[in-house]
Amino acid sequence: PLQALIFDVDGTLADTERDGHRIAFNAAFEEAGMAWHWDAALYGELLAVTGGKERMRFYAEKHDPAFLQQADADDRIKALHASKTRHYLALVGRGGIPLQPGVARLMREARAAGLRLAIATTTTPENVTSLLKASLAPDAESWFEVIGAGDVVPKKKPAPDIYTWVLEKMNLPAGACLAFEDSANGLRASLAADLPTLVTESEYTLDHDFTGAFAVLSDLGEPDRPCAVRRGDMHG
Ligand code: XBP
Ligand code: MG
Repeated sequence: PLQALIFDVDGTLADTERDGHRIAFNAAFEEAGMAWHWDAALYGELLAVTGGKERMRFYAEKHDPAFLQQADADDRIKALHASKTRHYLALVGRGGIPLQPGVARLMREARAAGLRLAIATTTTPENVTSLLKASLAPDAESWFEVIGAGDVVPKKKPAPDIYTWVLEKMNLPAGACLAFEDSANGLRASLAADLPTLVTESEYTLDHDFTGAFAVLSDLGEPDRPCAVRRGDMHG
């Protein structure tokens, strides 16, 4: 029987990328006096790599290889990422990023039904807790038994590690859980951890390959705003 729901964050709980993380990265680049600027289309390509530090490195390899030749390149990336996180937290703290349709409703109903809740994400832990607090409920962090985030595992999605880490902490088999994801990288991670996975689309993932998901929905829907079923048969 189903015992727990495990949620991805970026793109699944809220559309945090284009008007959240991307804006924060650009603010950090500007603050550091750098010429890097990620427009919305370029950012879509950079999302191929999960994790902010990893994403900056991926960008530099392609667009500014000299940056990586500096002796202190690693420290610079760490400092840029810390600055990016500060900007992101400020943006989220202002209530700047609303949850996707149906997310808050599902979480409240799942809690009421006695299901256990967890998070499995590649983003920084503070980013998760501040989004939950600002956009879900002031005490929402306590709704989640385990929050697996960021560098707690060295290999980020599409590796299954963050999901297996969460499952171990919860002492649950994958078959007793349902994962919620929005991207191909996230789905590869959850499926590799043997988790049945429901996909809801997000703005950057409309053309992703969601093979293996048990259903693909536009979003989780609200009573007055039903979701669209892209693939799968929810009544089957
Ligand atoms: C989300 C990410 C994250 C954020 C940036 O992927 O890739 O890296 O874009 O977060 P997923 P940090 O939804 O699959 O978890 O800068 O805090 O790393
Ligand atoms: Mg995601």
